Amino acid sequence: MLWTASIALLLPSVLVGVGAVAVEVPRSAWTSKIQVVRNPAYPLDVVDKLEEATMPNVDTYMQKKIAAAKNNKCTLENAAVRREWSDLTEAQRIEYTTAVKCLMKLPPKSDRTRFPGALSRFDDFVAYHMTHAMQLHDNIHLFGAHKYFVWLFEEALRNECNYTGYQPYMNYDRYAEDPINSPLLNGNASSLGGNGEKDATYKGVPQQGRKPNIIATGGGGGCVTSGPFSDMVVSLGPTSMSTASRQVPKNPRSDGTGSNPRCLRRDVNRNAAMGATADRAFSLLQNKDIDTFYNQLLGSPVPKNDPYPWGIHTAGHYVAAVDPGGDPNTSPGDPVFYFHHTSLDRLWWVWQMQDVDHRLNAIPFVNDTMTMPMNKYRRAMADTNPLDTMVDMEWLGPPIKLRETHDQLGGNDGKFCYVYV
Ligand SMILES: *[C@@H]1O[C@H](CO)[C@@H](O)[C@H](O)[C@H]1NC(C)=O
Ligand SMILES: *[C@@H]1O[C@H](CO)[C@@H](O)[C@H](O)[C@H]1NC(C)=O
Ligand SMILES: *[C@@H]1O[C@H](CO)[C@@H](O)[C@H](O)[C@H]1NC(C)=O
Ligand SMILES: [Cu+2]
Repeated sequence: MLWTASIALLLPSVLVGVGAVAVEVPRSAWTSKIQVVRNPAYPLDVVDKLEEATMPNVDTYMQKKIAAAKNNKCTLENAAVRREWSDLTEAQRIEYTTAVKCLMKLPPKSDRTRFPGALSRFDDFVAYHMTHAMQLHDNIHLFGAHKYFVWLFEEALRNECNYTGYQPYMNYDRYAEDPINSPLLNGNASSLGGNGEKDATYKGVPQQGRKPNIIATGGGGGCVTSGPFSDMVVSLGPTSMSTASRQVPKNPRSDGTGSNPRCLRRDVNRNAAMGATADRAFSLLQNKDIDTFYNQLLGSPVPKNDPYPWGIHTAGHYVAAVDPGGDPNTSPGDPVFYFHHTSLDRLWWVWQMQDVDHRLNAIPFVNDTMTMPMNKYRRAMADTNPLDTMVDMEWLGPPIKLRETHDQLGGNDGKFCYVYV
């Protein structure tokens, strides 16, 4: 069943079971263009409300682009809609995990000599991420290159595995209080799989310089035994960046690219997820400039008097991560990665769209001499506009300019054309 906006909003609060007063949101130009689907079990949080309030800006932005013939055929009416996991029907959730499992069975396109551990098309994305981690996470690329990376993954699901939906995101706030019993991670057939078995040697994720200085374990850490990915074979990694326990076998190659078949390990972790609640995301979105937005996302300056002072980027990564999710190099090896980075993409978009003229092409620390990896890009940038930096996805897809990755409604020759609801 679909939960449409009107059904959700007009249901008596008794039926919804959350004590909310039913409010009818007036129809506006944008809601007639995009199908809004809401699960009534989750009333809109402050970020959802801000996103809705920002949609008229998006509509205006698109109308201007259409008038100037700069929309590359993208309109709100034909834009793909990326939805929150719980806003999908159970059949749609299962269609998604089935497509991911299909990608895990298709042969890799990456170089088998360079990546003997890449066993599938799914692993192609892990192989790229693990060998480009420095670049993918520098200030220039963090937002745009991950947008392209996730989009290519979504394309692979659709084009190679006949998936008919789009990449879902996780609204951390819906699950933060009780992730183990959530539709995302409770381990049933329509979830992304469950917690790992208890691993007494897994203590959590150290957080140097923060108080508390560790994301303490949620009680898992071992192999995932329930849900669609309980039989998944993880092969690439771990690398030296892994935060997993000693239980994880070493990779035969020192850089982690060798074949190392093992189980998916997770620690479904409330302590991590609580660092990404809606109030924290809302606070992030109040930043007026991209530098402070970027810093706060990464947990800097360190929040004071906050029991979960990780920053949303770190918090989201450790909602379930151990191996490979807890290894910054191979983290896309846990399907949850895509839900997290899609959420970050959503937050970036909501932030951009509040002031499109000033924010669309904003790059964090654009003139900063500390841009990593230092030499190659700093030299290249000395005489080029950083927006002309090429984002080269190698075996995943054609190189495109960074500027194209900043506009999800018409960028990349209109191949990027999607909204979040
Ligand atoms: C996708 O659909 C096409 C056309 O029906 C079919 O030939 C192909 O085998 C399907 N691919 C997968 C991976 O199921
Ligand atoms: C899976 O768990 C979710 C959340 O509790 C629930 O809504 C759903 O009905 C369950 N589905 C199955 C197939 O058990
Ligand atoms: C970065 O440097 C360029 C070239 O010196 C300058 O035009 C631009 O205004 C600077 N941008 C910011 C945000 O300081
Ligand atoms: Cu990444």
